[in-house]
Amino acid sequence: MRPAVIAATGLYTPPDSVSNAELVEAFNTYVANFNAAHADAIAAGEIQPLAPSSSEFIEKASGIKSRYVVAKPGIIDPAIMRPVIPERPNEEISILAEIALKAAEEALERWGKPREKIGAVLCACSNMQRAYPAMAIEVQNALGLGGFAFDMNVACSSATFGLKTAADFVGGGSVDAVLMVNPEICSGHLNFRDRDSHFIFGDVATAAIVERADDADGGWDILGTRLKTQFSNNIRNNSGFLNRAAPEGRDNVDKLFVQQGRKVFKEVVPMVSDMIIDHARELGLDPHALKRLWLHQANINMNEIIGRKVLGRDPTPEENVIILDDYANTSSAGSIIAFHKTSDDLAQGDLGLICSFGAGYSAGTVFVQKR
Ligand code: CO8
Repeated sequence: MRPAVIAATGLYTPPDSVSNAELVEAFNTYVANFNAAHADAIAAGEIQPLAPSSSEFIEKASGIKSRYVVAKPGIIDPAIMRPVIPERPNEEISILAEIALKAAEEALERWGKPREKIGAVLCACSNMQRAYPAMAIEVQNALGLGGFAFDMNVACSSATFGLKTAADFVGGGSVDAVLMVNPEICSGHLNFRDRDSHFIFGDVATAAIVERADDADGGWDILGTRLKTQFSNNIRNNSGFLNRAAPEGRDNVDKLFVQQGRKVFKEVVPMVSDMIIDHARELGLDPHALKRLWLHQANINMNEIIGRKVLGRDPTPEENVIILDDYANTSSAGSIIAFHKTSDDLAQGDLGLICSFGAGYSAGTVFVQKR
């Protein structure tokens, strides 16, 4: 296999941010209205009153303080509580491809080479615009690229699965350079009326260019990649093309994101910690010597436990990068945002880890070394 390099990354952050306080205010207004409208049924014990949310709980349980979104007004309107995103004509680029393109443009600019060198575009993310045509092909078309492009979905682990796919294409000689994009409009699949999860996600897009090491001027050598999946029902989204065929109709809440957050926490933390340590040892690397962890950004407490297990001590904030306070969980993009924002300052030879985990369950580890 030819060695491959992460040569450049890009990030698109939507301009609007929603604080916990704004989200909780909308949620609690919805709750008060619901309870008032159902006061008789609640008094008769026929239905349970809804409980309010709280900013303190959200920050303590998850570490999240705010999130960026592509369509703020509807999300914080208690009468709507979802992003309002008008459909576009088929001739126009889709919103997900559009934000992917913005991240891709930054990655291409930082790369500094002719874009025609890109032989493949992968769109690796959780939140798909549609079944087909692929968002990746829209991005390929908008950039005027040849070669081939396709979408792939491994939920929150899509980006590490995408990096491995890109490294394998480059390594096997299929192409010399791959553009991976990770557009995530998670707010579209989030039930903003669900107290347990209304605060979890945000919107963003990231991009990364993987090229053959012989062509690369700088960047990060990919030392090894490992993927893992293990079936779990604890994170689900049952939205799909057969919803319209079901006699129950298509507006059930399980067609949005649902999870058993406690179970996910308990099961995924040991799975991922062991995977990182085993993979490092197999590569002949000392996990304690890692200079930086760019972990999936779902929950600060998960990342602190994983960081402690991997490094064998309490990591410093510089070593275990947290961006979820600002961005919330952005699914596949989280570890790439962290990498994009905090990789330039490391020195030649420094070791780091990009790691994802999420629905499926799925997990991916990508060990990198600064060139
Ligand atoms: N405000 C106030 N109190 C609350 C709230 C709230 N909003 N929500 C729950 N509570 C209360 C509960 O009622 C409970 O009260 P009691 O103890 O009296 O029963 C108490 O707080 C504790 O509740 P939990 O046990 O649920 O709280 P946790 O401490 O477990 O924290 C978390 C909840 C933050 C969800 C946490 O469990 C967690 O982060 N788990 C891991 C989640 C995770 O990593 N999931 C991965 C999902 S990402 C993925 O792969 C899917 C990708 C697809 C993206 C699609 C886009 C939408």
